[in-house]
Amino acid sequence: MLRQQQALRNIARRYATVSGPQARATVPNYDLFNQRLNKARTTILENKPLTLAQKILYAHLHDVDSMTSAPIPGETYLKLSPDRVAMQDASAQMAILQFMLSGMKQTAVPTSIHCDHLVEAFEGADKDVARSWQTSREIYEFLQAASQKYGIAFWRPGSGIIHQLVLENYAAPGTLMLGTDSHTPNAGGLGMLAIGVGGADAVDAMAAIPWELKAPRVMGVHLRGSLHPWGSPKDVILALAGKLSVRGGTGYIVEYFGEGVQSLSCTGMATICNMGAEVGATTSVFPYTSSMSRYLEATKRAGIAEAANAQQASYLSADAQVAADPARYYDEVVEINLDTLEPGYNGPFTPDLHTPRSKMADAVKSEGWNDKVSAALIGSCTNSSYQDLSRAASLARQASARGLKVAQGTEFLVSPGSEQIRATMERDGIQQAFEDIGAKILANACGPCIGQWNREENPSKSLNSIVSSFNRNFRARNDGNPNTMNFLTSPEMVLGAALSGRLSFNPLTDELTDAQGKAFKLEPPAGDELPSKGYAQGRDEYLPLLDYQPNKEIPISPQSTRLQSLEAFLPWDGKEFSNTRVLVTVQGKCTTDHISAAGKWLKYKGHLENLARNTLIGAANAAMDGCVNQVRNAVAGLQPKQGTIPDVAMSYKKAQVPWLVIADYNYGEGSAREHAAMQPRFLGCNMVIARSFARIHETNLKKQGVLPLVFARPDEDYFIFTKDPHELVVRTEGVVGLNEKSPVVRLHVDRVQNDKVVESFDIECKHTMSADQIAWFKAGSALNLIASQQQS
Ligand code: MIC
Ligand code: SF4
Repeated sequence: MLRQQQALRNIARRYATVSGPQARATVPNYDLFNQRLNKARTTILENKPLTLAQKILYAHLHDVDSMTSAPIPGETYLKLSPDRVAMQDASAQMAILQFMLSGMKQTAVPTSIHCDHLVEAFEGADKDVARSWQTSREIYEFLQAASQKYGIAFWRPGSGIIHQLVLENYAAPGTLMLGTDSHTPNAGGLGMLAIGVGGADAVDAMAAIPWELKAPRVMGVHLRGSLHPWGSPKDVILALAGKLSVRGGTGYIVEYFGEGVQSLSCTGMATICNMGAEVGATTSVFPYTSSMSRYLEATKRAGIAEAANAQQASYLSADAQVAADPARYYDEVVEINLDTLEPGYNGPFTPDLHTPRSKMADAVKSEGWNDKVSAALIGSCTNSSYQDLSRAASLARQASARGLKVAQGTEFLVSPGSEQIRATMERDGIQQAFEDIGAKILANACGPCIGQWNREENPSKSLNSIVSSFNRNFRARNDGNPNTMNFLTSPEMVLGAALSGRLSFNPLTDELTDAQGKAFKLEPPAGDELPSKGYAQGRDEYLPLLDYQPNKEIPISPQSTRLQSLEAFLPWDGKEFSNTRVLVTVQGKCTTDHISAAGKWLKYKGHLENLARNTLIGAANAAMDGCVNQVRNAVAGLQPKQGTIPDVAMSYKKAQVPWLVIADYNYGEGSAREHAAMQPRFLGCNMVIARSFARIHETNLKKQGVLPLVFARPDEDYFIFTKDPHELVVRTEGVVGLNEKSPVVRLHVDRVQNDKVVESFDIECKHTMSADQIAWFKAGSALNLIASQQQS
């Protein structure tokens, strides 16, 4: 404990200069990074060649002196000191509520909050932002006051989407950032190691506590050739997701290399890194390039460009030996040839179901997808760069010149990523080009990407297809309709779909019919990497609020339905878990959207009790033929005997019956929302036992004091729990004495029918808890531990 407190003081000293929010990142301290890296190289890394990802990680080791050997990927926990934190409004609420309990006076590292998730897309940009102030004023005022109190930069609703604003203002090559959103890796397009985490992890960084990450493996993606005229950076990640699947990147940092990298714009690389979240990767990163330097200058950060240029061949690239023999130094190598890479369509319902453009027409027929495109959407945090929008606009202009608009029955929506992008798009006629073909320009916010889409035309919950340049397409995510099939593609392909109104339309080969009834083919898109006149700043009201007021009160009304002060979870009682019921055995895909839905529930993100009413409502019950949100309850005297998952969980909570979840592969895939861990914990869940976990969610469970276990024999033992799991009663062996060196925890399971044990069996499980994580578990949550350390 003493050692930890000393460490805390050390970090606090290192960041003692942070005294208020910043508008933009300052020039990174490359001397310090190189010093730390060199020390690591000589003391623990035996001077072996390093990948770029390893360099950035090792340059951020919190205390290299305490390490005695090289970290083992997939095994050793690294303790890191991040340089920055970014949070969005949906996840920042819980992060701030936790930070308030930490007892800190201000954040230890520069931090920003971005209001982007709570704006509902309906009538167009300005009206939608104004309405969001009516519907979410309480949340905005809470976040603004907290920003003022703790010295955080506050970006108001309408200013833009977190990842675009971070790229424009805060990303800096070779630095390390945590963001409370799974698409934080977007900043890898600017050579930053940017990692998506739950709010409690962000609290670590904000409270100057070393942040733990299991040393990742590094996957090298070799980009050959260069993009052809119809090719786009999005196609790289769509193809990679197709190859790797939604869990193929788990435990890896994806690092791109090869000559193909040089043909990509900085914003294009950001798109690729952004959607790396969809393969489960810890993050993705590109080596420093001249396009990054150009982007830094265009976004008024010439000082960072100059300092980074000097590091290009050293700190900001993999070592030369790695480039010369990638197969030897990367844990895995994948190749993608940009010359022949086809535009891709990924979906429906999962971001890894990849169909190359030329196979799409056949797939529409064979899969029975609805060919009619009911809505085409571009923008979002994934694809709103000047390059994306100007290329898409070039296609829109070709259509307008022939009197053509978007197809009848197809809605065309544009979500700009930031006010700067929107203003530049307006100034340069891009907005007009979109409006000329019938586009509606939405607010600079997440909107339809996260279910904030009041879709008047929603074809009455019927089966319909949409195409978008977004990154994620889980069922019901966009408009709440489980029958809406979202195909993810590049902005250029979205335009093709908008103009033709068909999924099967291939703009590379097929013809459109103009207003005079004449057939014509679209010329390949053409656009600019950066605006030749520079970026327009946009409206002043969307500049960040940088107003440090340490004595500010943070308003939380006890009557509020949307904000609730957190009560600390109870510490572990020191005993084995017993009498634990299996609430549900989840079948198949269970993303954080299934565990803690967004859309209309977004308004309760700061109120754990109210939000908990949506717990696992998207989960399919393996014991009831995959029936969604229904479980049985066998505890004597409890009601309902069969009901929704949250209702039955609530009945267990009231009766103080602990429960657990059995889950399939990649449980908790998708977003970083820690609510998906806090809600079960709040309702009395003590363990989640899965065939495997997604990284962020597994950590979120640990942070909140829930024990995540994996089956030692995932292919056999999971199925034992698919038969009437409500009858099973579990006790553990191995929770007492939980130890980072011995991973085994055993379950003794009884099947109880009419109060009689009719069958018993033992199951072996494994945990992946480090010593620190075990301390969180014992304290009841990571936050309880921080709070006790602040007091002592
Ligand atoms: C998403 O894209 O799913 C979200 C909404 O941005 C989430 C964040 C959240 O759930 O708060 C994410 O990606 O982490
Ligand atoms: Fe917002 Fe969608 Fe990006 Fe998530 S993926 S940050 S919801 S735009």
